[in-house]
Amino acid sequence: MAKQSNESLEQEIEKYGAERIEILEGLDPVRKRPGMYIGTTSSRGLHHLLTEIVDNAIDEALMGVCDHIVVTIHPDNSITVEDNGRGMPVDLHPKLGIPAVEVIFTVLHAGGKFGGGTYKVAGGLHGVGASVVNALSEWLRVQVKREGHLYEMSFIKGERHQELRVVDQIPPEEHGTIVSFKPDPSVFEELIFDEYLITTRLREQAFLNKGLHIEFYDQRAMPTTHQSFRYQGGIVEFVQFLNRVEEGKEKDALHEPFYLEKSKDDVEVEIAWQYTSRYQENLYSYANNIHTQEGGSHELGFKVALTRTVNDYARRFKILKDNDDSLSGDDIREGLTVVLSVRLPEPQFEGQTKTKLGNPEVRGIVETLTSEEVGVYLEENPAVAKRIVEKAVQSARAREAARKAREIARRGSALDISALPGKLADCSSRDPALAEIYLVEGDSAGGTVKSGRDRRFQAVLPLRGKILNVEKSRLDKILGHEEIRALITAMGTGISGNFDLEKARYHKVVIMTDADVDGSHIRTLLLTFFYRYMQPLIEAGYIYIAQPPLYKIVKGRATHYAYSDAERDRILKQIGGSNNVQRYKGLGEMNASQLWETTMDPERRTFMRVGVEDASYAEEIFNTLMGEKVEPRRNFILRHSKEARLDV
Ligand code: 1YM
Repeated sequence: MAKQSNESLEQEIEKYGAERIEILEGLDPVRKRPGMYIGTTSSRGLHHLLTEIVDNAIDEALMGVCDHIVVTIHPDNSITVEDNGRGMPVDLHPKLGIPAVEVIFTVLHAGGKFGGGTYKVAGGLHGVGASVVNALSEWLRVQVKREGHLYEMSFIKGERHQELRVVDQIPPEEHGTIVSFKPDPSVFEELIFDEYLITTRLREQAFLNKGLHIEFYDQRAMPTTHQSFRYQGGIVEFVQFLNRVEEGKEKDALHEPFYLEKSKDDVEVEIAWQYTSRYQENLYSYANNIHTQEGGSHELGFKVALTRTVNDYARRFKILKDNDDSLSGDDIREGLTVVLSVRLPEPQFEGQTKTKLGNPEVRGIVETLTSEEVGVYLEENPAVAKRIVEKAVQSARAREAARKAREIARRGSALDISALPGKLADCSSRDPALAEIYLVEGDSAGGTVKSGRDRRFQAVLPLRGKILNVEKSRLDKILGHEEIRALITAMGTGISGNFDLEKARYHKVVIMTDADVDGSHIRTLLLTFFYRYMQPLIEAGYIYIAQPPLYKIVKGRATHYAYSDAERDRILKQIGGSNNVQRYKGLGEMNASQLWETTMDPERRTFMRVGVEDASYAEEIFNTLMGEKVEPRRNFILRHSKEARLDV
């Protein structure tokens, strides 16, 4: 019996199946829960719309049928993306009976089956498709140039507005797709596209697709700004770009970039790298042009091979003696900039943010190719090889010195509680799950926080001035810095390779800085430190940003606090104006009880949690903020100082 009914069910599905299911997948769910499809409706989500459309154009370039993409931001923050690919298909969809282009924009998860074969190499949030962009746009217009016709169709909030029609005749050799859209203000909290973020991504894609010409126009600027990206050298030029120095400063690259391009078993591998005399490692890896922020099998293969090859070389030429320890991977990658790009038929993306390449077979392929080619390179360039090994040996020495310093600090703290930093006003609770530590900008605000806190579970560590920019310093120097040492000792976890989350003395680490540019800078420096040296704290969700109010509004005897300009306006409207709106410029302007009420009282406060789902965005911010260029950094800080996810 059961079998029979199963069979008839299968027949049903076969009869009506595909069409029914596709029709049911309209765009309503996207508008109801945009977060499910683009992660967030903040600035990051807004930019994700553009990425989706640009990715479709880049996919055409990947197939070798498009070599020019133009992105324009219009004065009203709408966007146009144009490519010279084949043009989206306009023929009727066999099952739905509407033009394929309409299906692409109105059916969720459409894409892939029209031209036959697999279309998109989707990963993570990528590939949710044009229909999601359409659903979340106030309006969207698509134009297709194909077979001598210019077609056009438009939508409003994802619904068809004008059917597909021919609007012009064009020379038959012209082809391509033009998509214009305006993000829906009722969906997004932020509507302003960020020129720097966008051009950074477009440049990245131009580097990854050798020879692809990408142009960018920003019509919001007066006069319109224009940038053009085209790199015949591909990722070699990418590495040189990453290693560029500020104007007037001397170049610090140790050699010309290394480059390899090979394929094996359907996997194409491209690697470029170059050492500088700096201390940071910069490894950017990609799978099918998607930035694999969390690394994966390709990165692992490269790292393992590089470590082994450099050690083999150092031993063979007696730079390392028989009883010397081998050089560690970290030491070998100090000062190294790498761009590693693989292309494969069916990438599997894993990890928290779906940016970790899973395919296990890729590891061996990258490992073998790297070993072979780097081995030959070192043999043929002995002067470069010598510099590389010497740099790694120096790094190993510095690391050993740092380890000893840490050891001493650790031994101290194990024996003696007074080893905790003198500036730390600790809490009385010893239960990390209950304990919070406030990292406060400046001694004077630190004083106020100390008197305002509940000392049973709230500890305070005042940080004087700007802490060291960890991105530009070496580990031993970082550990020599007093503020950083105080922070490390207070946390109890150790750092990097010796990090132990179990030892965290507080499960809430609350960064509390002024709402001005300096405050944002200090906050970013702290986040960079956590990101680079205590990343599991971020992953565990232990890092928070306090949200002190921006305004105090007094009307009669009642006091209101506003945490944003919008909230201030709302309150003023509600209470019908006030006599002394006061803007808080710094934490120091609040007294202890105000600070408690508005910012620290667990019953009333709002914290912003620094989350892993933001990791890839954060990395971008860190790069922007910590890069060599000052102007984008300043703009970014000003623009984003109040933004991020709210978490109570
Ligand atoms: C400005 C954005 O979307 N270009 C674009 C998209 C497609 C094609 C060409 C295309 C693909 C195929 C066949 C195929 C898309 N097609 C699809 C779908 N630019 C932009 N240019 N013909 C044209 O893959 O077989 C989705 S996107 F669904 F048809 F495959």
